[in-house]
Amino acid sequence: MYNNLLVAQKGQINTITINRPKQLNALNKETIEELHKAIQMADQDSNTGVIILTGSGEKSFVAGADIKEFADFTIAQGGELAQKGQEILFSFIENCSKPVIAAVNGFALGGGLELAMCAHIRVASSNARMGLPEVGLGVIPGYGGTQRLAQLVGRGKANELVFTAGMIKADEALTWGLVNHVVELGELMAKAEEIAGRILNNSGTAIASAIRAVNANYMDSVNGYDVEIEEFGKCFGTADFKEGTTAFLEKRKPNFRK
Ligand code: CO8
Repeated sequence: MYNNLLVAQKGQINTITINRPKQLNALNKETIEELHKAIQMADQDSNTGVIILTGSGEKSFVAGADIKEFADFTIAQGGELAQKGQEILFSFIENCSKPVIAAVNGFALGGGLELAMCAHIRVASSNARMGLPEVGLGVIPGYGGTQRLAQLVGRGKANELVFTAGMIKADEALTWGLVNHVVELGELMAKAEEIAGRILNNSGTAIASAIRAVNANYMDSVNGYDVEIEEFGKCFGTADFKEGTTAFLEKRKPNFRK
């Protein structure tokens, strides 16, 4: 079905593995389009509650956008590449109604770190290396990296990482707050699945509302508090709210996902 992805379903966890190990899983146009399709399908699938994104092999999550593909682009083509990529993949993931966990299993550079940063949660293996090397290539991060890195780690640290085109190790990324957890490579998927499992105990409709409310804080001309009020109110009309509150009153565990 896909040339560059492996997709596996385990219970309600949909794992998408970017599978171009010879190119260190660099994101070419086709991979970006396939990722869009795979995430859209998982988002629409009522059997999926959490999506995990990872890279194949033991070396790289994603080593960036495929440099060979855009090396001779014009100004217009460069702008279009960034615009389309942000729309169909990076912002698309951020606004996905199901939580997306990035399991960062090695290099996450340029577009690769940008991909990890648009996920809702990041877990890294201890061998992971993260950075935005774009200015060393004469470009800047174009898949939301200048915005999301500053949101996640603060402007000063983001500036340093972008301007130096440097790379940080997993433990430093943990200290910065760029990733939530660091584990050994062999434990990475288990850690991501453990977090997914804890998410899956909860209401999917409420989590979708929470994603919209949290994201609203980062949107221009949108008042996040107003979005929170609206989303909060909408929860009262859901079956999950009835089940959650009834289960509490009946002193039993809620059963949200039937
Ligand atoms: N694009 C294309 N091919 C790549 C990429 C990449 N980003 N990264 C690695 N590869 C390929 C290499 O060319 C090599 O292929 P081949 O064997 O055919 O020569 C293969 O993967 C293995 O790579 P290396 O031999 O270089 O492996 P090393 O272990 O020596 O080094 C590194 C690993 C350090 C990760 C090194 O490969 C590297 O520096 N890669 C490039 C990292 C980089 O600069 N990434 C940022 C790219 S720019 C970007 O992401 C822009 C995003 C915003 C775009 C917005 C729209 C324009």
